[in-house]
Amino acid sequence: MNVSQYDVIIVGAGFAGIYMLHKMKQQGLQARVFEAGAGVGGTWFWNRYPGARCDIPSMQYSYQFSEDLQQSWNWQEKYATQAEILDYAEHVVERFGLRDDMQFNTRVTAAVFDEASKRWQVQLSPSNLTAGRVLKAGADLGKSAGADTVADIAAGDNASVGAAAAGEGASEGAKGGAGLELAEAKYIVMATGCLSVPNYPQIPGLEDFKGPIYHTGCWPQEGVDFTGQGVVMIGTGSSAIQSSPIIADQASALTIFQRTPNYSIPARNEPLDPEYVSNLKARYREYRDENWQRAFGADFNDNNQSALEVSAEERQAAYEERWRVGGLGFMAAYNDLVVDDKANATARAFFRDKISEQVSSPEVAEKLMPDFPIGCKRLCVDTDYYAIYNLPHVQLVDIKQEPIAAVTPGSIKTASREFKADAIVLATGFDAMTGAVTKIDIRGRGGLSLKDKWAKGPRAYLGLATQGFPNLFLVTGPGSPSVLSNMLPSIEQHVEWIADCIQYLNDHQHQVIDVNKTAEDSWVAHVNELGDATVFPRCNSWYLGSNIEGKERVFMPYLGVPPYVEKCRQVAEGGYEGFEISA
Ligand code: FAD
Ligand code: N01
Repeated sequence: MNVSQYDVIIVGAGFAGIYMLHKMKQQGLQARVFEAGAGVGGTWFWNRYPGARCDIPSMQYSYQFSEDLQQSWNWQEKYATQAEILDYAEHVVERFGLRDDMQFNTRVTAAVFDEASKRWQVQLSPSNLTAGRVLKAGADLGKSAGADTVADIAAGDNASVGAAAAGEGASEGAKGGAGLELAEAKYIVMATGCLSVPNYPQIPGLEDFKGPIYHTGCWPQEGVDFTGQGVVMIGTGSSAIQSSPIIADQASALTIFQRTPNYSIPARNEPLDPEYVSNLKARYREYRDENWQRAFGADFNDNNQSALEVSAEERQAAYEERWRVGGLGFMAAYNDLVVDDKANATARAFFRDKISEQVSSPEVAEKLMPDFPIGCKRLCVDTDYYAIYNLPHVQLVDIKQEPIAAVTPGSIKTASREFKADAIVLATGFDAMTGAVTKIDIRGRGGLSLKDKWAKGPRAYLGLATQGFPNLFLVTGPGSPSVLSNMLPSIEQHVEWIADCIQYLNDHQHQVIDVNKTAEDSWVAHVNELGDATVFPRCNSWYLGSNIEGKERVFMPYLGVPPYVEKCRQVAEGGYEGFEISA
């Protein structure tokens, strides 16, 4: 079988894969992107559900590596729609001539480090997903031959992929087979995304449902019209909170099954004021530089005061002002909201009042009030979410009080009630931060499996690399600020660090870079120590992996952009401290 040879293989064509390819081409390297989907954009290719938008202002949630690009692109709204962000990703790919080095509908199923040649051997499989798609009952949901789990189907794996990844190829390394391709490279970069593997709940009878089942993270490209339909939605995270008001507008009945309520703040989205845009563009580079000094790498008008050092009146006024402005900036009202429970409690009380104000039924409002610290799960950002519960055709079912008993061909049943459904929307989130990487059968030194290594929680140095897997890089991996930051700049910072590292290795004719175990252990301990001192471990969330059954409960992101960026800089300037480099 013909084995294609590259300097660098990049897995994923989201914002990380796109920029990684650009950097590699700039260095004159032969690089190839393999992407399971039919197009670029990653998150913004898959999450086409109604209402999908970013929650970091677009003027900041965009690339900054090219001054021409950031000056010439004009965002329409404060928070761009999914469609506009996808257009932007397409534009970047065209503008920098990247498409010819990308291969779509191709899933990386296995990657093995060959210690003799010091190269990664990569197994590729055709992915039958051409766009987000509707899961049909039966055939798709768990009954398809060769598919291990619903999640495999949902991720677009066809029977041959399931077999290849789970079967003999796993222990014997990447090898060919029907429909499979092989490729080799010196380096492999996992640009596979933190939120790219949909979580499909195991609910008895789901596979027997006769109507369409949609997952927000794998939405049909052509869109869905729910007009006149009875819709059941499962989940009340950001995706549900963004999509449910629009679905409520169309559907004849919308029933939302909530396991845990979330905190949500109005987005206050608006068209961008041209004067604001031109003022910001006049000092765009300086503005971006300033953001590197901010805790989350984004301008949330951070206030460096404790919530406890001001009077109750002053605090209330500050919260009201943040509520009026809307968006994630609420969490930057004080510097201790995620680290001090007493400070956090003041914000919690404020949100309880706000939920009560918006929902007319006190009983429903009570069900919508979280009992955990605000920020512990990612704060949601909405447009008219709570108001839907005042509509006669929308109802909330608290499944902690009234668990789902079963799905029937035309309904969802609890012990005491039956809810008719023409369609089901799963807004049930993702196997976050590690899911996409551990779905690939990655084998490092001595056949070590990455999935096994991470079984008790991911271990990575700076979220960039993991010991025992030489010449493999992670973009925004566990142990980096990633999802606790403005992700586009964080992606750029990682890609640039990786590109510089590759340049350094090539310039010095080094063949292999691996992480030093002591450095990795102490970084993981540091990440945990920081996480333990916050409110994050105080609830179940995808930050901890606790949304996925059987996944180890470990806080995965690193808190604090400025110290992290400084550490990465020091590591590189010190000749890649904490890494072992060999000929
Ligand atoms: P992705 O965009 O997830 O791309 C990864 C790609 O890798 C995917 O296309 C996937 O198909 C592909 N892939 C994975 N495994 C394989 C494989 N084995 N073989 C081949 N291909 C593979 N972040 C923010 O900072 N601000 C926001 O406002 C924001 N909004 C979000 C809204 C939604 C609905 C979601 C889900 C996430 C949001 N995020 C936001 C996080 C978002 O994921 C990142 O901002 C960013 O888009 C991630 O880019 P990426 O390239 O790292 O990963
Ligand atoms: O996923 P989630 P998401 N039975 O995991 C519930 C980004 N994003 O797609 O909390 C019943 O937050 C689950 O309940 P519980 C953003 O970073 C951004 O909404 O686990 N319910 C929860 O209510 C975000 O944080 C935007 O108890 C089940 C919901 O499903 C991240 O992506 C928009 C269940 C999942 O919520 C993920 O958001 C969208 C089960 N078996 C996404 N399993 C913006 O606004 C899960 N749930 C920019």
